[in-house]
Amino acid sequence: MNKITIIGVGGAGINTILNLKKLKNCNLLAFNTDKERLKSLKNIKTFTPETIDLIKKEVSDGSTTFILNGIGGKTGTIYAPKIASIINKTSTKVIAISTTPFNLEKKRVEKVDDFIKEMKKHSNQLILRSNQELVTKYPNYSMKEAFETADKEFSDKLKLFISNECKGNFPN
Ligand SMILES: Nc1nc2c(ncn2[C@@H]2O[C@H](COP(=O)(O)OP(=O)(O)OP(=O)(O)O)[C@@H](O)[C@H]2O)c(=O)[nH]1
Ligand SMILES: [Mg+2]
Repeated sequence: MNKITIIGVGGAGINTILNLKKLKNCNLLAFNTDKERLKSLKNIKTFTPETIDLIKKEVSDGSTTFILNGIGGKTGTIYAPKIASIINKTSTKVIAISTTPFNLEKKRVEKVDDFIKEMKKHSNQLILRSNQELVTKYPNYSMKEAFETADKEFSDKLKLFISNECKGNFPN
């Protein structure tokens, strides 16, 4: 069984894991409440709220699991911690990677503190990626271009960590 499982949860999480399709020996999973979005995914095992409990069969003892999502929407904010709690009951190390919303996404920003509290209960490490920082980092990009560039860059960092056998903490 694969020692690494990577789960994209909701829109942001799934967009990010699409950069990781070529990774060898990794179990790539996608979870969404939006079944249409799951249909278009090739070579990725897909899960919905109805099948959430089956995810634990995907992780093996002594493995590392990455859970990726964007904080603020419904799916990722609710289900990423749920998935973490299901998986954390097995002996896998859970590393959660979540984007924080843009400042102008006020209603979404309000969900951040509760999310962090919940996710920390069920993970070994929580990495936050600021979407707001993209505004200054890529001032001339559309939101789509900024997401794609940042998510690709982040995926490269994740690949490097995995190629080093996930030793130590994920670099912040
Ligand atoms: N880095 C990055 N962030 C994204 C991307 N798409 C969305 N986001 C951020 O993630 C937050 C949540 O969006 P989604 O992931 O689409 O939401 P969801 O979890 O699918 O939730 P619902 O669609 O409401 O069920 C947004 O408010 C954005 O800040 C992406 O492709 N890359
Ligand atoms: Mg969505």
